[in-house]
Amino acid sequence: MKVYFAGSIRGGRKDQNKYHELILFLSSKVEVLTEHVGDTGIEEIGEQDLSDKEIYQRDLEWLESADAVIAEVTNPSLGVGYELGMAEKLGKPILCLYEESSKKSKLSAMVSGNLKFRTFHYHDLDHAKEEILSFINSLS
Ligand code: 6IA
Repeated sequence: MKVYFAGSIRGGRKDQNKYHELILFLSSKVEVLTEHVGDTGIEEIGEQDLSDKEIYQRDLEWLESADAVIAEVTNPSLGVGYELGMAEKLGKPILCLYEESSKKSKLSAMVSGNLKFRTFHYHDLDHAKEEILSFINSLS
């Protein structure tokens, strides 16, 4: 099974360690197409050999080929929102993970109000991993 993991890049990297840990966990179960989303040095090393147009085209091809999409949506990101809309139109099963905490920004109604998304509010990463397992198992 191929999973497209989406997480904020230019929207802000404060949750990059969380993405990294969730992607490591996910990679032990399935193929993750977008491991770079969890790279802690992406701003520095980035994908400087690729133009934005190339990144967009490559990511859309990966999205089309994915069996499912998992998005960490706590940190708002235009790119993640775009990917979620595309994934919905492509008919992909979608899990959105949101860290419940009063210090975080509120989740967009365009995510929480969309009944086609499986949206899960988690307390800690172990809680999020349990939900990832349950989501993956529901697809196989
Ligand atoms: O708007 P954002 O940058 O926060 O959007 C993040 C989402 O778009 C992620 O889920 C990625 O799948 C995708 N994305 C955005 N930028 C990139 C990227 N390089 N490489 C791969 N996927 C991307 C950005 C270059 C970097 C040096 C900042």
